[in-house]
Amino acid sequence: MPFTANRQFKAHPRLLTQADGMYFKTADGRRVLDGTAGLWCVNLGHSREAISLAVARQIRELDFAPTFQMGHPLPFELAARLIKHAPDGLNHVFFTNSGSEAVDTALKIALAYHQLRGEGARTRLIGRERAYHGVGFGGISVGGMVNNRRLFGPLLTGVDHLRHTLDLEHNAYSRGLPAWGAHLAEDLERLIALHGASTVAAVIVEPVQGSAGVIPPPQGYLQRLREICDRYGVLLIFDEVITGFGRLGAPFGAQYFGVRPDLITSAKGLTNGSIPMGAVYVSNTIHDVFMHGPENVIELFHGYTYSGHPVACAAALAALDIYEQENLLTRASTLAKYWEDAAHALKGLPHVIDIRAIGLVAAVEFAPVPDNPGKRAYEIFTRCFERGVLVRQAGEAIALSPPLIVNPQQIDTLFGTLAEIIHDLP
Ligand code: PXG
Ligand code: PLP
Repeated sequence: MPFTANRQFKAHPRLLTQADGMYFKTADGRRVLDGTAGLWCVNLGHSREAISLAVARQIRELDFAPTFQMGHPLPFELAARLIKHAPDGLNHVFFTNSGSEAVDTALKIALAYHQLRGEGARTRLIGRERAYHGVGFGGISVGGMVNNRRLFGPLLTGVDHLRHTLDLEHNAYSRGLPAWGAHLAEDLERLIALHGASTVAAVIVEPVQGSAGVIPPPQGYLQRLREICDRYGVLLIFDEVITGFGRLGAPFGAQYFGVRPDLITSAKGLTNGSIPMGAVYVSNTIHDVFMHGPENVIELFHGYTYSGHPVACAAALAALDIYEQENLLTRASTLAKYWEDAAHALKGLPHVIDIRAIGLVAAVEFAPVPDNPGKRAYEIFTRCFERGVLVRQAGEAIALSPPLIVNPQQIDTLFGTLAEIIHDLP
């Protein structure tokens, strides 16, 4: 099983058999409130009929069309619709089947871009400590979660990492973006000085680190990264696999923070989790660099059998209809204050050492149990599930990221149940 304690799970399985709206149903017939949008992906709520109808229609009409030197209309239609919600200037899209593939694709485009411009020495990639960029070799190389890297060899060479920005001494219980820490962006300048600007291709960051336990950037931090990238000709990649599709209250984190990256990776909410799909958004400048040379030659030697799969496109188009009709790309902004207050109401409960909330995502962090990493958070996760609320363990924290259709009463249930369970912990 993926990222699962297999033997423990088989002894005590947690199986979900149905889902509708904000709720799952378990194999033993219990209703469970979805506090995690599945795995941060079911932003529109579960089992949206328009998506299942579109998928059924599409698989009957065109199940598959070859993707290399052939095509079908749907990826073009989808790309044209998607870029309307993307930051200005990011007008080209490359489809993948997951966030991990989107990350590998973005890193490869960044490297090729510099080669094609005659700056082939720019091969270094810079990630960040605590980052999650999926599980491909590219993603774990720039990623910064130790367990996801340490058993898998030397990984990509020429990769370096910025320091992460979580510092409880300065920033615990911040509301809004942490006031302290913008200077940590200067780490980028230090790494560029160390390696030489002419060797650095790209920096990749999650605008808000997700998997590592919801770490919003300090005020001004992302702006500083952008300025430094501009100064040294380094590409800036935002990995928006979680922050994309309305999670923060804007279509992308890029718009929420007012910082325009050169590439954006996305997945998850793109199809509402219904069919696997990812997408890389690319700036016009980058795209145009590839469109030179003889027209019969492939411009980008990269792609997946299932890039722009017809059924995935149909699911994404139907999902996009719902995002637009129900204003779900921005709804989180109307609930963010209520959400933040509900999260911060847990301050003072036993073992709680920090609370972080932004848009419709939050984390409650617990003091670690010596020699037993993640023990408390895992215990809380299982107890919540038994009590009919799905939350997610992220290291020493519990993360919440409900479907964007969540209502205030359900927000109260999520944090209320969590508070009771924390209170009763041994
Ligand atoms: N980038 C980011 C920022 C992600 O959050 C990926 C890439 C990889 O996407 P795929 O589709 O290959 O899984 C992710 C995925 C969790 C959790 O609860 C987070 C993810 C996936 C599963 C669980 O921490 N993020
Ligand atoms: N391995 C082999 C032997 C293949 O032929 C292919 C694709 O043709 C792949 C891997 C890659 O598979 P995908 O395009 O689904 O990523």
